[in-house]
Amino acid sequence: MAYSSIELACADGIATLTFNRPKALNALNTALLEELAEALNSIKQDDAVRVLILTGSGEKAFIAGADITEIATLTPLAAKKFAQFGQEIISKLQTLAIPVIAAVNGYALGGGCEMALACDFIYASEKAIFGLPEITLGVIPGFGGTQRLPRLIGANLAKEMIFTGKHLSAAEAKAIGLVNKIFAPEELRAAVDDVAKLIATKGKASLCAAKQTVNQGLNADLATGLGIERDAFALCLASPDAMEGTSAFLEKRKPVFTGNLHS
Ligand code: DAK
Repeated sequence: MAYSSIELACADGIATLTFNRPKALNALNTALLEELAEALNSIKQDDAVRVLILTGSGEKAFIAGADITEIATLTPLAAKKFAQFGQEIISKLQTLAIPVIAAVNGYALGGGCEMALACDFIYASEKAIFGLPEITLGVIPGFGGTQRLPRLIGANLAKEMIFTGKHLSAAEAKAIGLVNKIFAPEELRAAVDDVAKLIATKGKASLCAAKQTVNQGLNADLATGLGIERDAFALCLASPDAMEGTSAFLEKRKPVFTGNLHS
């Protein structure tokens, strides 16, 4: 499919998806969300892809939120449909089997912050700005922010962000655990590429098992989580990657993982 609001590139096991509406600071409209859904489907079907990077085009924004020109026209019923569509796509992103890294290069506001929250971790430019400004528009976060943010940074800090709509600098976002690492703007992409390349050297089955285990365990009590871990550990041994990894160690060489989710 030819995309106009996003760009998708895949090389060496790494897919890079770039939100590409720089004139609107990459704001999320229905057309972009539809393209995102399509792109996630194609990534899901590509056995070669082991890591996904999300970023924004232009110098200023990752995503400056849902497209306010569209929100302004929504009736309550249309708003529910819009929120459901957005939530489904963002959940699809969160449940993508492979690791997803957000490279936040600028504003990550509203739906943009929520998109980053659905990724597995965030690396950001020192110039990035985070926030959930929906309250200032008379609405609330509608793409999972009221649920994912408190799970990540705790209820009190999340409520402060949601109730005030205030912007947070990259340094503030890192201090509260929203962001893993921050970099000079010109160093962000190289840093994200480096960590993506490192992850892409690992076995796909074990990467996916690790992600699924952490995510499912977060919604469970410890005993249930440990059960999920046991099952996933056992399942890893069904992949040739486990034999390759252990053999490579014993033979004092680097492992070459070729397994996929079907082997
Ligand atoms: N939507 C549409 N256009 C946007 C936009 C957005 N979110 N953000 C920026 N733009 C456009 C601007 O209108 C401007 O367009 P032109 O005037 O050039 O045509 C262009 O991008 C450049 O923006 P600025 O000129 O404003 O640039 P500045 O550097 O001065 O300011 C800014 C940058 C990011 C601080 C500012 O643009 C800004 O405050 N943007 C809005 C940020 C925001 O409030 N985002 C949250 C959106 S609300 C829901 C479901 C989901 C959601 C809500 C409800 N329902 C269930 C109802 C999610 C909501 C959101 O995400």
